[in-house]
Amino acid sequence: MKLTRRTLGLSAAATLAAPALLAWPADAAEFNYKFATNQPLTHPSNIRAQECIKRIEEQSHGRIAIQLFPNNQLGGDTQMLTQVRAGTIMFFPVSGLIIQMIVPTAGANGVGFAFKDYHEVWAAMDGAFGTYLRGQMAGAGLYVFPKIWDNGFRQVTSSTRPINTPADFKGFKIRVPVMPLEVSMFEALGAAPTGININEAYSALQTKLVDGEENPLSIIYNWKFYEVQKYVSVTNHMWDGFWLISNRRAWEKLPKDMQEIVQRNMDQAALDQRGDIRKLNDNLQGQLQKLGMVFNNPDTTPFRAMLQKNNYYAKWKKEFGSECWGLLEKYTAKLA
Ligand code: X2X
Repeated sequence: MKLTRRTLGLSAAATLAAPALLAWPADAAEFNYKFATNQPLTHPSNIRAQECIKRIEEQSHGRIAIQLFPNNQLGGDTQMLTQVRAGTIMFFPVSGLIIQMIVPTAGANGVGFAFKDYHEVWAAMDGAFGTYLRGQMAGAGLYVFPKIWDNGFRQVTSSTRPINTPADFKGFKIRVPVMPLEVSMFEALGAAPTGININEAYSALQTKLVDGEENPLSIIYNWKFYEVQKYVSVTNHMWDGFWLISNRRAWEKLPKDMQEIVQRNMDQAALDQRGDIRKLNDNLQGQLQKLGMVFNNPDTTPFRAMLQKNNYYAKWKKEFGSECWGLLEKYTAKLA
């Protein structure tokens, strides 16, 4: 399978040219919004966002106009999150890991080795655990759409050595997103993590500021990390998704019928995007091998044991609190 944007059925370049064909000039709209993403144009999030923007503009008969700013055009994750809170960005799919900076529980789905498969992930995220997390984020001025978008199960890449056992992490300099849960996990595994936003990750790898990073295959591919990394160790150490967030005050100003149109289409986009990412993450290994990457499948038992031993689970159970932890464990095996 050739994995280009064509395999997703759409050309990103063609879809992004769509505003020129709009039936309603954007300056005639009552509600003008910015939709920002942290992903390159080829990533399914941008393709599905563009489709759903088009549907929203059509179904609102031009009352709503949304402009897409892909590829960190409006800044790194940290800056874009600030712009959502200020109300200048209206829509932003961002990892709960990043939101952890302002809402401590928002990253709780990222507890190491919590989810065993997608069945558990969607049951939890579309169920009571997701509802709880969204409630927590609402308290920080965010409106969070019900359906989370997929990022995927995260794997470790490296330019120096494959990770087979926890001993391989000793002194391993690894780029992680700017968030406490990840830093704490890789410290507990003996590595030396550094929080860096995704838009600066490639150059950190290229200049050897770090030896490796960890991300789902769809990110490794779309960000061309294969150019600066050799090994992929399939650890599935964490599941990560993008919450589509909005500014709560701005969202509440939108009339109910317009909210309904936006929400219906955003949730549809989320489900479509989940299908795309699943396909990519399931199929990219062969493509990345052709590009020179070498895969290995470590036994994860000793990694979990090391996290237990270094009190990682006990620490995060305490930080997140028993309600949050209990809701997570409702869907996963017992973690601590
Ligand atoms: O920054 C990352 O590694 C990414 C793209 O996976 C997130 O959004 C957390």
